[in-house]
Amino acid sequence: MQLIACIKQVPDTTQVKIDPVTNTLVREGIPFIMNPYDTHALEEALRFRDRYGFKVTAISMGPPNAEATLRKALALGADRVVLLSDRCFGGADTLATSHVLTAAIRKLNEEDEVALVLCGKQTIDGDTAQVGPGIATRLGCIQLTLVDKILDLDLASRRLRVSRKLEGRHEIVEAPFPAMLTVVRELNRPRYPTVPMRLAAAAAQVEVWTNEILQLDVNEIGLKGSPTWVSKIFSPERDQGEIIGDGLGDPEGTAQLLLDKLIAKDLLAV
Ligand SMILES: Cc1cc2nc3c(=O)[nH]c(=O)nc-3n(C[C@H](O)[C@H](O)[C@@H](O)COP(=O)(O)OP(=O)(O)OC[C@H]3O[C@@H](n4cnc5c(N)ncnc54)[C@H](O)[C@@H]3O)c2cc1C
Repeated sequence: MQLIACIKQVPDTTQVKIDPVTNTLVREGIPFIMNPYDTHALEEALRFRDRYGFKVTAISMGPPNAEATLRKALALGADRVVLLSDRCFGGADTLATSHVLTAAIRKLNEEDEVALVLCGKQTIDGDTAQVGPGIATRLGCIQLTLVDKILDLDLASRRLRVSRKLEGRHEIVEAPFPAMLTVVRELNRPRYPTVPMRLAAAAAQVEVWTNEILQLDVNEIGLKGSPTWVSKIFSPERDQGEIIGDGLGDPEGTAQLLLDKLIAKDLLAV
């Protein structure tokens, strides 16, 4: 049996810029990272593997340079990585993305039964949190979202019990395999890659699957298969900060100035 970790390569958000003319992300010269939530999904898959002997396969749909992120997954311990990359996959919304990922998971399942698909809760660029549930719906399997703890996994009865982190409460849910899990940061602390694993990953061959392998209808993938259009993207304008007082040793006076400003702006109830 194998576990699939779905991994997206995303821009390092602390450095993301938006082109004010085209309203698109400026991608040139921006470092890319593994989506942070996906590091927790991969880590949990590796822990399952270490405990129960599953094989871990990490998959990513993205441009050719997403290979770097999959190498990181190898360095962390994934047994196999598959990059789903083809020009016709480009421009996909969440519907088309989950379609391609599901097709790859089905294909992997033909080789070795997939017990669990692990995704991050959401990405830090698209932020929709729709891809995981999209995969589960297409696979017709159980979906366990916002998982913050694996309480039990029983191979004999093929069931697992998890805790879901909801607003102000936790929910304990039990479900059979196969299932799709989306995970939150509290689930685990991801490991660091060792130097020998990094070296092995750098030399490893990354499998690339194009649509020649998946054989999907081109009208159902990429831009053509994407009913969602992002019409505008922009950075919210922020007010300039303001220095209150002269900083020359009159804390009470400065505090009063600050209070007066807050009251004038109706930000304090008095
Ligand atoms: C700024 C921005 C806004 C966007 N807004 C929308 C929108 O409103 N509607 C829309 O349909 N599309 C939108 N997209 C496109 C969308 O990001 C991608 O189409 C889609 O690839 C993934 O959606 P997501 O990033 O929101 O993923 P989420 O659904 O947030 O991702 C959840 C999890 O699914 C897995 N996953 C997601 N993408 C991949 C992948 N490519 N490979 C492997 N695993 C993956 C990961 O485990 C991830 O943690 C937007 C993209 C950007 C950059």
